[in-house]
Amino acid sequence: MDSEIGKIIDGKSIAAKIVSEIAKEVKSFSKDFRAPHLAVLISGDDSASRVYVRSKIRTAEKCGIKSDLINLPFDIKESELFRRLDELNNDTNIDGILVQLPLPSYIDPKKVINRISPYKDVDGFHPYNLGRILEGDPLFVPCTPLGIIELIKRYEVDTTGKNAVVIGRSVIVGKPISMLLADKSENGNATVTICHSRTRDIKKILRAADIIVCAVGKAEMLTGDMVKPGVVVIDVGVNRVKDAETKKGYRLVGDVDFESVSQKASLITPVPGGVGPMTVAMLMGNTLKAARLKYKK
Ligand code: BQF
Repeated sequence: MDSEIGKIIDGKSIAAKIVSEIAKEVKSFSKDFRAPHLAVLISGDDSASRVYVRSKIRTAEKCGIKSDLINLPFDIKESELFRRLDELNNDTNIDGILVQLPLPSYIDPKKVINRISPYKDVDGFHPYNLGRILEGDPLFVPCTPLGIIELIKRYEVDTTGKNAVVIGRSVIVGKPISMLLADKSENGNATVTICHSRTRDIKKILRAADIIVCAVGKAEMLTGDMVKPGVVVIDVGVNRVKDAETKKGYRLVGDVDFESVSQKASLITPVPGGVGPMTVAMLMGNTLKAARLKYKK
């Protein structure tokens, strides 16, 4: 009985496995054509962003994917950023383009995302790619929702007819994962409810949830008393909280209070080591896909 409770979804090891699978595919693709090539642009001094970018470059290396880290001045003009993106869009040697968010506050991220070719949009943030999710015919899916679907697939979570509750309505996670879970597809066919800050009586909605995706960005907001026994919980939060005990002075916690929720969940993703590593692995998959798209292979 107890073995059915609190089984931890090991995103870190699944991600490592996927990275080695992609590395094999990249090797064979590179023999026929050339190595997939990713451009990563970063501006600003957000320290978490620097960490994420470094881990993406390192993972690309493991996959045999070529990558360029393009460090833009922190005071870059919007017009100059557009010029750089146009160059990369037109460069036939570049398959994937990623602009690390957040950008400096005076730059409109939507205009920047719009400037990236949808066929090189490995983050899947371009309205064209988001639209294709709505159409039920996705091309590039944002890496976090894609990683969640992949975990659900690999852990054989049955979604058909289940009540899935998504907490959070962001363009990058909440909305796309809701669509994917509701889609007429193998890991879809769920009945999806989207909750947010204006939702009334979230506790009542959560009591009926078989699957919960928590993507609000609020540390440990989902607690054990809010979920039903046996629920599958996917924690998308990556929150830094102060911790004098650690070297860095902070530690990562999710949007889920792991201690209490894991007592009731049948499956749960930890933070760190759950969804986060999957996000990075999916970026590699999207980059290989972009390269294949170019060579129609
Ligand atoms: C882990 C991200 C918010 C805003 C912008 C592994 C990552 C994170 C956590 C990672 C994220 C979150 C990324 C863990 C990329 C995921 O072990 O738990 C990897 O690198 N992520 C990002 O690029 O931009 C963000 C979250």
